[in-house]
Amino acid sequence: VRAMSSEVEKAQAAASGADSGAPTIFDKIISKEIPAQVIYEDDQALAFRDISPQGPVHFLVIPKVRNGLTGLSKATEEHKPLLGHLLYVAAQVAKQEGLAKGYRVTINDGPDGSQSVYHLHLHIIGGRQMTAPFG
Ligand code: D5M
Repeated sequence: VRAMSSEVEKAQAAASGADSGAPTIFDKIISKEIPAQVIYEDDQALAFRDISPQGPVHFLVIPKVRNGLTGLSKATEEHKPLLGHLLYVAAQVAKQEGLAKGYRVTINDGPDGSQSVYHLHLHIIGGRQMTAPFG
């Protein structure tokens, strides 16, 4: 319960400056200013291991150019091809990571979604049985 409330506090705090369009830690990962375990990269997308893994495999897929996509709720018509690409990359990298038995894909959006980094990202978590969904 304590961990949960601190997670919620963090998300609420992040949300207060969230849609300022200010750079996030993910921009520094894209520019290689800070290190990350990158497992896939192409012209539009980057996949890297989550710093706080929630399973044996946990990686994030992000667009390299945020282009207004602080979160999924900011998606517009122009983002549709990019959104499709990110999902496709998630599936390809999941395969590359050996997740033949399945995995979960999650996007947290906004304060109620406990989003903490305001640069769109897909979480791909696998290598264990998922239970108690959507807690
Ligand atoms: O989750 C944001 C996710 O981003 C959370 O699972 C931790 C991860 N994170 C934060 N900083 C880093 C760095 N530097 N490397 C790798 N992963 C990181 P959300 O709640 O969906 O906004």
